[in-house]
Amino acid sequence: MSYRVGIVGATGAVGQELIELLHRRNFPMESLTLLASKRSTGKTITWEDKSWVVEEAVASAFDGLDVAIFSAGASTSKELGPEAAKRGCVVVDNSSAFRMDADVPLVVPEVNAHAMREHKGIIANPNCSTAVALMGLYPLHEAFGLKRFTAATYQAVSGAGASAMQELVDQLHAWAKDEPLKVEKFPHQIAFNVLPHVDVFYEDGYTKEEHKMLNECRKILGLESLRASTTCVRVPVLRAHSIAINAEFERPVDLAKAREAIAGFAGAELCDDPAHNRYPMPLDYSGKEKCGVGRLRIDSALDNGLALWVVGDQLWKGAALNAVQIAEELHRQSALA
Ligand code: A2P
Ligand code: 11C
Repeated sequence: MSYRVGIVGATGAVGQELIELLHRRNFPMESLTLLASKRSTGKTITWEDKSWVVEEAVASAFDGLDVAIFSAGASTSKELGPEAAKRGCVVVDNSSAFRMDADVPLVVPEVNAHAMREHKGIIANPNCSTAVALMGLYPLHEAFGLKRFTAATYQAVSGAGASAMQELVDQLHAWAKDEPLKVEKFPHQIAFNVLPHVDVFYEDGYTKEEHKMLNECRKILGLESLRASTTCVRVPVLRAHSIAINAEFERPVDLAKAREAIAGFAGAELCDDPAHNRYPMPLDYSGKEKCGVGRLRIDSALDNGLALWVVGDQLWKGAALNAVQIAEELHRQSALA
């Protein structure tokens, strides 16, 4: 069985990785249709010896497609996701548009692939910080029962798209040439800076990104009682998010068991050898499927607490890879036309 696959947002940072991963992972494709905004219509995209002409993402483009992965922002997903689903094309949506809808499964395949069985045409991919954090938290939850956590993220500019990645590079070049730096994608210069601000601020003082981490973790883990307080921070890193987490568990924790749980989990690898300066870093986890977990230690401020550091590629596990894994799971569950 092979499928007619579409990518919405194919010209974007995540779209480009989707093309790469669908091929590298041999997703069974009969055809691949690349869609983007009207601006990109007619543009040619190549991958190795293959090339495609980009088409405009309009409702009729989904006629005849079996599955489409959307990564073109929430407004495009809201407009075209239901149109695609109506046409029998299963939607895997990387935006925040439908994640918290009761009838839309929010899925990290290593954690809750079972939730996909209930889908009604749209399956949501979590926010990148949520997906990466869960690669450390989920195996520990299985071992000890997660109760609450605090976290600070160190988020790469790729989360804000291809133009934000370019902006960081351009600012570094301009700085090196002693030229004025252009600031467009972020509220402040990102080169040589750290912004405690990802997505919009809410009235309670948290940002939308910080709310997403709690709400999405609750939904994916099926753990309504979970509490979390996070600070999401943008750093001048190109494409991997890092997260410092302090988590408290229901049951007593044990470092050896915690290491074993991480090492045995499909989505993560243990990278934790402080004596040799080994810990996960964004440069090492860019273009890597597994997330790295390190700096594991008994938390000195919490009861039954563990402190950990998780790093994962924002464009892969945080977006494109997780979406492709969802499509693969649909294939395994024989849930595509
Ligand atoms: P385009 O390149 O034609 O603007 P990124 O996250 O890297 O910024 O990429 C965003 C992606 O979403 C791009 O592929 C972009 O296409 C696409 N996109 C933006 N607006 C729309 C829209 N209204 N309809 C379809 N695709 C869109
Ligand atoms: C960032 N997490 O790093 C954001 C990008 O809800 O899908 C993804 C936003 C989302 O800027």
